[in-house]
Amino acid sequence: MKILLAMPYPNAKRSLFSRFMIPCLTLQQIAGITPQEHTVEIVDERFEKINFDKHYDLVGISCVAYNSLRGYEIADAFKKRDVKVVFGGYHASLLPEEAKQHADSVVIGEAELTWPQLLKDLEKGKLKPFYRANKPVEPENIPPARHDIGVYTPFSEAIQASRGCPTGCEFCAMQKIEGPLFRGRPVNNIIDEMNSIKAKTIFFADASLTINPRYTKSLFGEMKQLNKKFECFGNINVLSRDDEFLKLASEAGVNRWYVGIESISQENINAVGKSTNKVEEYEKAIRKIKDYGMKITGFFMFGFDNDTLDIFNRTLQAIYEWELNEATFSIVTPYPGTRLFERLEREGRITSYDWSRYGEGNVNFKPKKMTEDELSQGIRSIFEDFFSVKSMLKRSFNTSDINPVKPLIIFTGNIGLRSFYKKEKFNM
Ligand code: B12
Ligand code: SF4
Repeated sequence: MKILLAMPYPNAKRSLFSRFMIPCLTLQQIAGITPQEHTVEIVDERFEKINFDKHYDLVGISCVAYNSLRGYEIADAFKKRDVKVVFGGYHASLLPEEAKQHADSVVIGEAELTWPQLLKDLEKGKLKPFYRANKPVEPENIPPARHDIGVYTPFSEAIQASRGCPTGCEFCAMQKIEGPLFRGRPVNNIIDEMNSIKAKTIFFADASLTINPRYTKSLFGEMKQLNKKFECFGNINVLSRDDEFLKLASEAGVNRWYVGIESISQENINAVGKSTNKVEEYEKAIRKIKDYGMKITGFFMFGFDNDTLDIFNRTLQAIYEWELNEATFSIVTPYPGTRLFERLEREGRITSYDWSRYGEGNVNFKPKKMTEDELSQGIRSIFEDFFSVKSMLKRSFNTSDINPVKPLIIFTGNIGLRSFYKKEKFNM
């Protein structure tokens, strides 16, 4: 069969900046689990347009909440042309009945065990409406992603070493797909896959590489030989305490940690169940990561139940005090299927079910201790301050690096991020 795998993107502008974006591992992974007798094409709408007039036997669409409406448009257009359509990914897995209205079939959860079966059924004319992953795939049975197809982004490629996160934060959809059980792929398989990647930097699409430090240390030990750079997600508990872990990470070539700091209020952290985070350890983690020569991007969320109006200023002051040079700001978003969504719905606090607003820049619920408008304005003001020319210049030129070009690179990167977030997330 001729199969198209697509990742929707609403209002894609396909600017030059898109070449700096992280490519879509999801589509390459589904291609990797597709038996070789089929031909697979990948279109990530951030980079390329879909050709609706080309012949395909099957179109597979992957989406999260925020791009699901565009996904339904694509599905409807192909169905009009009598092409079979299948949905998968976070949004379709969490709301399968909704996705089914636009598709012939929906794959719920991980696809390694169900997608090959779906293809066989389709060839026999016996496609079922739903395919549910009834058990987690064994990590040794996760094949490498197809890094040979899709648009080549020279700066970064993605890989996944493990599945599963045991923490289970109230707002996070991760466990709904990957489950709570940590499953690390055999280290050799990962190194082999890394060897097939041309880009100099590899981004780990794992929930967190600090869940099982022993496993990750052995992976870091093997990554050293590759002479590449790596970026990964990790949690405060390990990053603030485990020097051996940080040393091995740095020696392996890890140059950036993405860390879900989420909130500077321990009350908020406890309420959402992010047991990896102790507010008093944030600064230590940030300084330690930097001491080992790596960068850290902190992720912050606003609109938690204990957030009062002063949270924006207090967070900004903390960020400047800790000398955290990179940060992203999001509005708490109740993704369908999460415990947060269920609770807010029970409490009658969800204000919008328009999924195109679920990109973390809009308020879709009634906050507890401020108005919707105050939350929306507050996050925009912290964003404006952190990405003001003054702040950007300060953190760009406040580097101990003797290379004179470095500050300019950091400054240009900040300008790029600022315009990206302004347009794509906050509609400013
Ligand atoms: C890398 C990443 C990004 C990258 C790249 C995104 C991309 N387009 O690939 C960037 C930084 C750009 C990004 C941006 C955003 N992201 Co993001 N991202 C991730 C992350 C960390 C990894 C995704 C990944 O590659 N996974 C590995 C693949 C192999 O797993 P998978 O996608 O689950 O696919 C498997 C199954 O789900 C299934 N499957 C998936 N799709 C399909 C389709 C078909 C047809 C079939 C058969 C099967 C199938 O098969 C795969 C193999 O089992 C995930 C968390 C995670 N670890 O998954 C968050 C995550 C997907 N992102 C999320 C969000 C919210 C966003 C943003 C809205 C955040 C923001 N405000 O900027 C934007 C949205 C942009 C967009 N249009 O996608 C949420 C989604 C929540 C939701 N329910 O909607 C997640 C789950 C993070 C979280 N914990 O909340 N993201
Ligand atoms: S630790 Fe991270 S990946 Fe795990 S449940 Fe919490 S937010 Fe999701």
